[in-house]
Amino acid sequence: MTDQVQEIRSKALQELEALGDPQALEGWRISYLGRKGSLTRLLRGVSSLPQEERRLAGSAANNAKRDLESALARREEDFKQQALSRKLGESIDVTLPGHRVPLGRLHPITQMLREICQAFAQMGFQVVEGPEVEWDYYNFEALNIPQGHPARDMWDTLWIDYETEDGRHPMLLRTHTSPMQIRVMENNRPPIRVVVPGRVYRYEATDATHESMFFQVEGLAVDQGITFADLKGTLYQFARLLFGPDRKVRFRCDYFPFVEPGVDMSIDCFLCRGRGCRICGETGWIEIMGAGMVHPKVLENVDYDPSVYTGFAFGLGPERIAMLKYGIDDIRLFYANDIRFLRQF
Ligand code: FA5
Repeated sequence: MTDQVQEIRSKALQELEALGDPQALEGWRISYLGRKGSLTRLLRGVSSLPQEERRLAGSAANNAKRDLESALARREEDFKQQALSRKLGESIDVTLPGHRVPLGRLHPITQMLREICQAFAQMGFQVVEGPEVEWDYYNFEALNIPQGHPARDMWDTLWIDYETEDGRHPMLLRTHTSPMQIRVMENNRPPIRVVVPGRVYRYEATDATHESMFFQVEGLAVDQGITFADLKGTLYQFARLLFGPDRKVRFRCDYFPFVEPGVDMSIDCFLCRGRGCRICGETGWIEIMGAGMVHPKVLENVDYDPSVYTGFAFGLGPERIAMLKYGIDDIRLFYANDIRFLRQF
């Protein structure tokens, strides 16, 4: 009987290997391992064998059964793998374009800030940053704008809810980057040439050219013998670098308590090219910065001798510059988080 078992076993394994498709596996299982299968029938016959033959034949038949079962499982797995790789092979169309990797990019104002800082870096300015929550002293006092001075009304201020014992509110969200003029001069001696990019905040109604949170880039140069000609030369060069030689630049007298004389600088409106429209408030110009020669009082506040040192300072608005450069007709688009707008940059 043992011989018979071996015979069935090797025939079954041979047949199994030769099967060409998974449907045939069930037929094979039935004919060898099913209720009436040849190996099952042999196993049933074991009990009628004489005692000494029974043990040998029983163990041979059981081993053969186990071998066939595991060979069947292996073959099933083979067919599954084949089917899977066939499916994968069919679904990969190498001519299809790949999946686009969604790449982020820098916000247009971040790009603008970098371009502005780069332009000044070419002229020897260093880039520094400072706090957005600031003391009244740096934002106003040291900049020659004392308590109660009407010039404070030029900056609608957001005050921090922090009160001193004498009932004053000395902390605020900086309304401009100019407090960094003081901080830089307090910590350094001339020659100084810095630009300071950063956020500023104003308690202001918004419109096409005004935001309540926006950026500024402050500039400061202090040394012996710096004149208004240096200021103009530097700012003209900046305008040429950013806008090319064809755009018009306008300087006008303006008042800022921390400079004397003070100016503002405008570029001709990108939309109407100077004729006047809703973007430029019918003036033909869009103001991009305030500037001037550092006021002697400001120099004294940081212990610089104004009879030895002079300097110029400026504060420009990168959103306005980006609007002019790219023809954007509403500043609020920058912070509306509309991806359709942002992905154009
Ligand atoms: C100032 O803030 C002065 N600190 C600038 C300065 C610095 C003058 C150094 C002299 C010396 P002003 O408020 O004009 O000035 O703002 C400067 C620039 O910031 C403006 O020219 C404009 O480009 C931008 N800006 C002002 N207000 C807004 C606003 N609400 N939204 C967007 N940009 C603004």
